[in-house]
Amino acid sequence: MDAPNGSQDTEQTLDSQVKAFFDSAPPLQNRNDIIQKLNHFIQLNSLSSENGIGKRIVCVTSGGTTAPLEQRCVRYVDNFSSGHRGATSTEYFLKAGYAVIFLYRRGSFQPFCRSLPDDPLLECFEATEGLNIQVCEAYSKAVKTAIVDHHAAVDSGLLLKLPFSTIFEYLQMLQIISKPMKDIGPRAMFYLAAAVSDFYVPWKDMVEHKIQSGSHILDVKLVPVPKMLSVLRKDWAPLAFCISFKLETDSNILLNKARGALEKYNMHAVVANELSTRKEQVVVVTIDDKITVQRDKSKADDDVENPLIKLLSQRHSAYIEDSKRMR
Ligand code: PAZ
Repeated sequence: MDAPNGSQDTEQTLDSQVKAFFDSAPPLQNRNDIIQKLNHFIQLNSLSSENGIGKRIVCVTSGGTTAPLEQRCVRYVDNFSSGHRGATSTEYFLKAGYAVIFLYRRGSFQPFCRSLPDDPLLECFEATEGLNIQVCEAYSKAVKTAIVDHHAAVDSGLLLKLPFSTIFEYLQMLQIISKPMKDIGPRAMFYLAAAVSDFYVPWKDMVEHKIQSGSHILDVKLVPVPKMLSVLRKDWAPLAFCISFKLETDSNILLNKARGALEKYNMHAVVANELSTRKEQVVVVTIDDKITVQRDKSKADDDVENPLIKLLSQRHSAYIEDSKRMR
């Protein structure tokens, strides 16, 4: 009998790691509700279209996942992401004609709310006589635009918002979203801007109660989170157009790391960004090129996501056309 080759071994290891992750994860409490909302959303956006083949649908992930250290969680390891990238990109995807599933970290930035202050309820509104509340003059335009645009997107069935906090919730939800996205083939896009935990404590190894502060050393074993990007590309939604992100603080290693991720996970593009300049510039790394995308600095309110989503939307259209030719 031939010895199993290295890649089969690796695949088996990944499969068993993925199985172990999902088997031990605490089940989502609102799983059925999420599935119902998703199916309805995808059905709705598959019917309505000018060309009769349905809209393009993108799943935008946004914000950082937490890795809890206790089952009754008091402490957790967090991942940096304000959710600005995901929220802003969602607005531009909607403008580009996409329907958007916004999978976001609870409490992170929301689409249409970027121009509001940190505490909108307390800063944008003022109490008048009796029970009346009114919008402060300075914020009236921003508040009205946010409310009108948000309601328009949600009420017309173009924006579905699904919140997560932990790595367990995030990956279970991504898997659930992939199922109906798989059915729409190349029209589906994943735009994975969330900062996802690289390490976690498996649920079964986690202490139940709050870790006590008596000892001098906190001894917690975190294990690698299985590489779900590979599974997404290979099994969950193989025809979807997949964009992942690579964040680094050292610009000297950024592009090589992005290229590595592109090849390792078989992404269609990896958006490379450096922490300090991420709102000004990103580099879109594909198998053929590296394209630097910058915010238009001559316009005070332009965002790097504006040209970025234009570029990705064009690439996605070309991908859909290529897929038709290959059928
Ligand atoms: O959410 P935000 O706007 O503050 O930051 C966006 C980002 C840097 C988290 C995102 O662009 C990104 O790179 N996400 C992937 C991070 C990673 O390498 O895991």
